[in-house]
Amino acid sequence: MKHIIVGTAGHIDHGKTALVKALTGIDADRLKEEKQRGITIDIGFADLMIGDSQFGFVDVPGHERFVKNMLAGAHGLDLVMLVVAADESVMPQTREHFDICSLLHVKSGLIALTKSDLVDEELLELARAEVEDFVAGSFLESAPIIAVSSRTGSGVEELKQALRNLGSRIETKQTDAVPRLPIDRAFSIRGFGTVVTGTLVAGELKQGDDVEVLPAGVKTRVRNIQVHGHDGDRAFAGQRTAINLQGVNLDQVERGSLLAPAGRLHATSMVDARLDLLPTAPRPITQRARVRFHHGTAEVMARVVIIEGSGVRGQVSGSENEKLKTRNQERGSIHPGASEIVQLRLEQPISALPGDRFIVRSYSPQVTIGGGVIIDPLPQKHRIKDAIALNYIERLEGATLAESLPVFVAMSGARAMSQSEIAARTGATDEQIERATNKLLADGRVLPVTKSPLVLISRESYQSLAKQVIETLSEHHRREPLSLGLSREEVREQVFGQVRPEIFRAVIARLSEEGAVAAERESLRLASHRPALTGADDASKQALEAAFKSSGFQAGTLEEIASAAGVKSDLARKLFTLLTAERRVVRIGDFVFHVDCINDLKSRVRERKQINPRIDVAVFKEMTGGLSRKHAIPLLEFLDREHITRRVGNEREIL
Ligand SMILES: Nc1nc2c(ncn2[C@@H]2O[C@H](COP(=O)(O)OP(=O)(O)OP(=O)(O)O)[C@@H](O)[C@H]2O)c(=O)[nH]1
Ligand SMILES: [Mg+2]
Repeated sequence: MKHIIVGTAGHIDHGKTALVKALTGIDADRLKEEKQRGITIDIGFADLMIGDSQFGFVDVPGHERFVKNMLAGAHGLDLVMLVVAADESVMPQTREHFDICSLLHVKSGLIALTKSDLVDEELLELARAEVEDFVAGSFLESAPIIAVSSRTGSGVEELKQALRNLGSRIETKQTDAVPRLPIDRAFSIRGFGTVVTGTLVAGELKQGDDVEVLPAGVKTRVRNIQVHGHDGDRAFAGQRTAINLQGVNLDQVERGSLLAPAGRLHATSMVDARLDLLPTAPRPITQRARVRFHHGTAEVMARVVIIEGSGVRGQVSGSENEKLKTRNQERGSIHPGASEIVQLRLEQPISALPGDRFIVRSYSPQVTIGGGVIIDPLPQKHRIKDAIALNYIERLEGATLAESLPVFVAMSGARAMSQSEIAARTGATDEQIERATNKLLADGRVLPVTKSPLVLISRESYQSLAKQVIETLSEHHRREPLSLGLSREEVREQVFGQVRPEIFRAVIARLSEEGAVAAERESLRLASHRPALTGADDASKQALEAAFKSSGFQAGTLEEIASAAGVKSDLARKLFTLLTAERRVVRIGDFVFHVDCINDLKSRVRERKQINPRIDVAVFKEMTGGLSRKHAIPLLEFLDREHITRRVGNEREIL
């Protein structure tokens, strides 16, 4: 079954509500005040099966003062039914509603010439001609124009047929999309609690789903679903949906909120977008102009920051400079009929996705002046003259996920991008992300920082980080040729200060895999690095080693041995690091032993096992030529650690 949403549009009193009633039998005016005044104030709903397609009607008010309500119903339309009264023809809100539908990219629709019973044939044809003229060159150019009378019923069947034809050409909506329900009403039903309604614009919602009210971030669950007024267990894109939310207070939701899967989408206070100004807009939009921004069912105030890519860069001389300046001044505003890349700074947060359409109205007087499409719902703050940002945004415009993903990853730079960030910024499902990611990984444009959870970094950012690591290590080796390497922590701080730790680990792992960097437990060095010793240093190193060797078990501290060998303590420390790394000496507690001495000890202890598998401290002291307790105990503990002995009470078992 197809689900199709039809919106009415047109001037006040032209017969929209009467026509919906003639078609469906349902009076969409539900408010008392509407019935009293005979006008529609807020959006109303009706539905009708035509063939095997389910048509949901959104009836909007025509009154100039209620265009903001009309806008809450104008998103998510498959078809528009533009209502023009034959006796009045095209009027101001015919134009405004029509502009809104064009700006929202409603794909198709029809024109109903209503009140045909009130005019003669000649006037009807005149109205038809005027309407044809009016829609020429627009998305309704070849749309059916059908004369109807809600009073006599003439033309209503023909209209149904036309709707059926148009409906058959509408693509079935994909359900493998992240569901979004822009909320147009929220109310409370005794015994049930809070109910929200809206047109489900994407995906599928079912009973029990964990959902979130955005931008407030209220996490809740779908308790019950009604579709077109009937209980059901799920709702599909293109259906008028009412949802009973579990444990949510009425003051936590309102028109303008969005219902989406919990944790999937983010609230945002800035969006990058393309903004088109209507040719009929009364004046240009200037830099930082304050406008009314309508998106989904939300209306928020926004500042328009026009992003200029051709800023004056560097030294430009004389007339060249003047020319650039004038051009920039011109670029600093959007003229009627023109279109620019903008960043909209919102005064209250919303939740949006790339490809979402929106409408912009002037602050005062409240008239529709333009609209456009969201390109990046979660951008960084851009400066007015930002050629780099502009370049990114232009690459994102109209891009498929496979095209936009590498751009988003590149924009995130060294911060890299996680699966959940990708999901919130693109609105893609996990499967879609996986497919796009696999392709990108295969051609090497992005690299995985981690695969599960997925974190992606661009090749350029990886290379730049890798280069900085290499440079940092080279610099360290140059400054301290005797040092074996730089501590991991220092490298992390110097190069990866601002980014998440897994990126540091991934870059180092990759560099060591590639053989560029040798990663020790505590330190990092270039794989090619060999500590460089001058002749004199080498002699000192040998003297130091000899001193360690001759002290045998009567080991001293590094300072003592260094002074015995006549090596300055600064140099001794560096040489000691080298000797340790080369495993010529071993530090045990405060003392340093030569490796020969330790090896000798190990074999003597092992041999001893044949005589007696147990030794105590006294025997051990004897074996080592009368070692003092301060040497013996650390050595025994060392042997325990090396699994040569094991402590059993006051004795050691030789293993
Ligand atoms: N004679 C005649 N009167 C009609 C017809 N359709 C609507 N009307 C009358 O026109 C008036 C306005 O009709 P509505 O359907 O409320 O007009 P609307 O476009 O919904 O008005 P708003 O919602 O306020 O913008 C009512 O008094 C209707 O009875 C028609 O086909 N013929
Ligand atoms: Mg009405």
